Amino acid sequence: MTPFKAYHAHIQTRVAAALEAALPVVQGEDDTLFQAMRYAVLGGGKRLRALLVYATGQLFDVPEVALDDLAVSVELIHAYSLIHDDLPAMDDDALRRGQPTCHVKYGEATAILAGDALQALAFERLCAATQFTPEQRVNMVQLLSTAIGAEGMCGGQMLDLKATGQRLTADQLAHMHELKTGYLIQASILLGALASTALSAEDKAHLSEFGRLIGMAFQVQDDILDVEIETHALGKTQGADAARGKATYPSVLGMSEAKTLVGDVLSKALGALKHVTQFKTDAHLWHAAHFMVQRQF
Ligand code: GRG
Repeated sequence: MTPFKAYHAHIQTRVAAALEAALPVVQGEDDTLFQAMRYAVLGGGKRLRALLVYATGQLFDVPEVALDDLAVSVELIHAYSLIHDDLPAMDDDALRRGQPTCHVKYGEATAILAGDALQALAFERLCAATQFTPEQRVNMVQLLSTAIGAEGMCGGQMLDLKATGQRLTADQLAHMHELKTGYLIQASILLGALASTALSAEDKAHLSEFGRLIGMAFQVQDDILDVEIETHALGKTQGADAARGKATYPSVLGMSEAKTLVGDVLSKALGALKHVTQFKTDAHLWHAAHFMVQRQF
């Protein structure tokens, strides 16, 4: 096992334990909302956003224990977004992380509430992270809420819904994905950095650019995998984007150009990361960036 694979496995275990502790405890059969929240969050996943929090924090020598609340917050937001994205009113998907989606298992109304409650819990965790100063916490809440609101993830989801069945240019596609998936990825990186009091404005700008680019490369690769990888390996329905008439990088650019784009954008992202004062070539963040675009699931 490579050092990065071991680190990723360690982060998956660590954040799973922190998520388990943060989620409400099921007391009885009637706690359907709690059950649905736990089902959606604890059912696996690559934990990429948590990985980015810890790996960025590590660049600034922030101890892992101080980063747990931040990693939990971004994974709770991610889980909420997946629940809502899978709903019949949105992408209407039946499979997520190799399991029935939350609404298939618990019904639509419960799934909506579980997503809402996970979003609220994410912000509750940030506010309760007393290892940070009140000013740091306000900055974190502002960063995350902006990343997922009307001019972030929700806005991107709206653009995505409107674009279904439409022809998009590569720029329109990039803009939609920057909002829909990119900002949360960028926010995960910046939260890890904001955990340090040593973060300079210049390094914050370099990390923002790195986050923007690595979020884009991640999405292009996601579109490629949607075409190339079978459902059982992907854990979600293969070809779902094409079946819904969604514009994707392979459909807009062609597969070969989409693959070239992944490499080009990764190189630019790494270029931005190298400008960060604390950067080292053996940093986990460097390897995490490669993993995000070279993964096959
Ligand atoms: C419903 C407000 C609202 C937003 C939904 C993030 C999102 C917006 C929708 C997700 C749809 C989707 C599958 C987008 C492709 C990129 C992506 C976010 C993939 C899933 O993330 P991974 O690969 O998932 O990190 P795991 O399961 O590993 O956590």
